[in-house]
Amino acid sequence: MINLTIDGERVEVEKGTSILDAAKKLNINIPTLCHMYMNNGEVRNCKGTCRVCIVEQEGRGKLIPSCSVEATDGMVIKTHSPRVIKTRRTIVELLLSDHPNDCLQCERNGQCELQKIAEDLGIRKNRFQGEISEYPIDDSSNVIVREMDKCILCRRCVTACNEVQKINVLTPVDRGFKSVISTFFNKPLVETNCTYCGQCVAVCPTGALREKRDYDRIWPLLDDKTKHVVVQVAPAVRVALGEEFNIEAGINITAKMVAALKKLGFKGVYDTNFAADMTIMEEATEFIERFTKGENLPLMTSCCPAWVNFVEKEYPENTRFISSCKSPQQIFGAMAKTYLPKKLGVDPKDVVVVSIMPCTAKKYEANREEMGRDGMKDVDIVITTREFSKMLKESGIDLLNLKDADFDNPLGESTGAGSIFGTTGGVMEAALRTAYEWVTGETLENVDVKDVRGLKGIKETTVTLNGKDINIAVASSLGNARKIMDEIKDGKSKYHFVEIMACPGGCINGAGQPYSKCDTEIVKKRMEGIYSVDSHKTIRKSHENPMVKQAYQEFFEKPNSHVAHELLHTK
Ligand code: HC0
Ligand code: SF4
Repeated sequence: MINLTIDGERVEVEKGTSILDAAKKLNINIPTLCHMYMNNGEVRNCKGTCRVCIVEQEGRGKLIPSCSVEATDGMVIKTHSPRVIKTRRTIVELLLSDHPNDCLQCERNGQCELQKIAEDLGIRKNRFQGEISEYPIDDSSNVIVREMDKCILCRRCVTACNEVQKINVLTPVDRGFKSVISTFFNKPLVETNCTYCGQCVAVCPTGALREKRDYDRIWPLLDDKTKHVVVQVAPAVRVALGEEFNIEAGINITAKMVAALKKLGFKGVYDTNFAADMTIMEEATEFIERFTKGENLPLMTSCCPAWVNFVEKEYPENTRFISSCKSPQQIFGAMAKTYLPKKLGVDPKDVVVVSIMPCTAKKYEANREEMGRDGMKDVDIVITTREFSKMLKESGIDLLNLKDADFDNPLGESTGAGSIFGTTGGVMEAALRTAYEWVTGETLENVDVKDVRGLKGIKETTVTLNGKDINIAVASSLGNARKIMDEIKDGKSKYHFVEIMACPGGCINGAGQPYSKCDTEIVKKRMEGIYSVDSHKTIRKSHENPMVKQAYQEFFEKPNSHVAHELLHTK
């Protein structure tokens, strides 16, 4: 163990600990713009590029970056000596000298880490004025916007893309003043292998990387008397939205959120969790069929659009393993443009479907050409949890003091199984609850499948159904997905059923959620929130959802029927 002194306090840390992490043990927060842990603490962005975390070591003449220098025995560190403060301020002033400083118009206004540090350091004027970098904005993807004028070269996005997701789209190019984070050959994002997972956006400290803003398009539609605007809310939104309103991560604010959506003027406020239950009806049926025939195994889940995009771009020969079920977002959209108008007696052409998702890639999924019919899209507008919170703030609605409200029906009732889709392992657990009962004909008394829970990157288990072993894997992050895909490619895979989510931890850590720098503690709290929604439900198996049963009776006949295939499946 190593003993050192920081700001007059002694602390003992393990060998290899950085000064910055040693200070954290004493609750001393050294500011930084580049340092960050991702992927459940397994990956560290420690490039020492921003230099904001400099500290002074007694007995040594120079200032040292606390993120990349290891603590050593007997070290005496000062984190806020006059010299440290003066130099740190100069470093931030230099960053601002090549920054647009259009904070009032910036999407990150009020949530920008550079703005926060400048404020904390009391910077009030632009001391260094000179040449400013100018790069064209890349909004080619309609999902993620890159505005490199605002980049501070922290390289967090590069770490997210290359070390966590292992997609290798982003890279630093050029030297000195011309240095910039670019794509290979400086191609627009739409021409790269980008999956739109958005993990680069989730960790960007400034407004350099952000989701495309779509919520402005909703206001006029809500005011249009000829439109029937409905909304669905994804499972993971409800346990994170509160963070935008100073509520602890993981607290489920569904009832307030629904009340707010009704106040905003949506004609129907529905639940993606209902559509998740529908997904299980289709996907469990598909699994049982494939497993019985021994065809196209492993069955791989299809609900995460960044994952689907990844397979299409990097393993096109293996797309046959992916379930043909649409994701819950798209199943909801298809039902809201067919089943719902029939029930309500409205013209499907007047129905506008809005989704609130924790995800950036859902914007891409809704725009895929096969996702709709008769010139109509299943889902018209997708906004992130963050965009939704901006709508609420714009409207002035006092979210937390609203009277609780319930989702509307017929697309609002959901089970515990539908709610756990929002976390890694949830789709698998939900599918197993149903598959077990359908295959064995027995009632599953304990519905918890603990082996597929938690933040581990790849989780494995074996479930025995009617004497047959089903080998299961659950992975989150595209880096882990690649390991599973490579095993399949090499003919070494033992799995029959695989769930993949592109974001580490699943949708709870989606790139559209309130900014958290992928902090593991926040992700864990959101996960606990999701499992608590499940355990508080009286019905916890998708096939027992009365509204799902009704939808099949009235419209879809049975899982994998002709009409179900037409509307709820894709290729
Ligand atoms: Fe998810 Fe989904 S669980 S992908 O993470 O399957 O975005 O929350 O809405 O569609 O249900 C995201 C979350 C969804 C979908 C569901 C799935
Ligand atoms: Fe890489 Fe994902 Fe960002 Fe695309 S969205 S650049 S794949 S991290």
